[in-house]
Amino acid sequence: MVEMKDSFKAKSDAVGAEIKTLIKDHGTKKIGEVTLAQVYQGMRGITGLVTETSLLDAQEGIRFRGFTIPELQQKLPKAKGGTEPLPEALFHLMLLGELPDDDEVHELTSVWQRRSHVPKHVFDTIDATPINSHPMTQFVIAIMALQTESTFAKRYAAGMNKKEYWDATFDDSMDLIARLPRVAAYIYRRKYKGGEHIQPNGLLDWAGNFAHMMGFEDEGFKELMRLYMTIHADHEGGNVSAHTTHLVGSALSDPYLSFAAGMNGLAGPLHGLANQEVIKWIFEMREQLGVETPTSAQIEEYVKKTLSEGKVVPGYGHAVLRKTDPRFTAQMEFGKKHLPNDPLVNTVWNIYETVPPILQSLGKIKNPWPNVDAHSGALLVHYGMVEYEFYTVLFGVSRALGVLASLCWDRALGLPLERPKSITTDLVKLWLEEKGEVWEG
Ligand code: HAX
Repeated sequence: MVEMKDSFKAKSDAVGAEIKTLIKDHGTKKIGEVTLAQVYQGMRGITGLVTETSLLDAQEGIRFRGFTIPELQQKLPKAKGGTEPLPEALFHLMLLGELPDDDEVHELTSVWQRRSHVPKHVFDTIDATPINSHPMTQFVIAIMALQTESTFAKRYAAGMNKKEYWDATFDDSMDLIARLPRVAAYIYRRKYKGGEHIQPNGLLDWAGNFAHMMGFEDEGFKELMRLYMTIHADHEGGNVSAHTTHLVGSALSDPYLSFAAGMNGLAGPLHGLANQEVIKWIFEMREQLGVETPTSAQIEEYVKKTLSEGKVVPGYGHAVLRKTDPRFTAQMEFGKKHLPNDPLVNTVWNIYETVPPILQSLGKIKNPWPNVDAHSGALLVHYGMVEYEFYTVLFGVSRALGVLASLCWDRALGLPLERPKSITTDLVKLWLEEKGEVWEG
């Protein structure tokens, strides 16, 4: 791993020097204006962060270091005999900004294999949680239990020089990514498979081994995991899980603490938990209607009922995107290729035809199109993973790739403690009465 670490150091030193010059020469230039509505409404559209690993365009969707998902599917190395990209390759791309070759990806696979040991106390901690606690709760508790292994925390306590923060962050990030599939698979087997755990297979890639440890040997499921782990990895910096990891990391909380915080955000139903909510919603619809494949008219009726009960239609809408999420499209393509006749997958496609016009007709929803979470569950159910409460853990394992690559960049660039200014409504009213149009602080 020395080579990847050295390459990262060289890249980040060069970018860091560029940023210093940018700030020196252009630091006073304005990058936008902030309206009072934005302050009250979730800071939508305020540019206030730098995240190097990916960039989201409202119309085009996500690009990882400039590459769209179809481009990644074409250009990133694959497993032997496979057609989906290896998530190891995406991590390399996000961290170093360059497409890796096959050898680099295989090297990263074996590095993560070597670093994947999970200490016994972590399994004991998982076992100490009530079996009915949500898998995301168990996941976060397990990450916190793993924090005993943090190199960053140990080196900081021993008086680490700030120039070395990036180095300790890099090591923790690699270890954490390597260990997460084992931890997640343990939670899955404990909660749903009577605690019959499966040992890792040292010959498999990161996502293939994850599938294996959860008990799925079907090559189709392994391919799905490679695609899934790739497309869920990153969505620029402002989404709740990425932003939280970055924010908590800015206090020099180590990568375990920072990532666990991000995972608590992913566990919210408006963010990552939406993937379980989608399947739950479809299962409930089928149960209430007493049919396996509801018609468009039945779906329409059910959507209206959901809305009339003051609930959201899960899997639809987005804070930034304004068209169908390309991550949804990638999964739809996977479905068309591998399981075109699956009834649940066909229901997801039928919902895709039916829901957007209904949401659009409400007049208030900025994006009536499906997001990543609208599709993922149906593919998992096809391969036998029906335990939908586990789905957000899959998302979390993948999200580690993006947010931890970004955390390495944060520390390498020496980004400071994040601390935006807040105001009170009383102060807003005073400002409006006394000053009028432009806030002067
Ligand atoms: N169903 C019903 N109402 C919706 C809706 C949906 N799918 N999406 C948005 N709305 C509503 C909002 O609740 C809001 O209503 P109020 O004005 O009454 O509060 C109004 O439409 C305007 O919202 P918006 O500006 O279009 O959307 P936001 O940027 O505020 O929120 C959300 C974006 C993703 C949170 C939202 O679309 C939503 O709740 N979707 C359903 C949950 C979901 O799928 N979340 C996953 C998003 C992707 C992701 O992060 N995955 O991990």
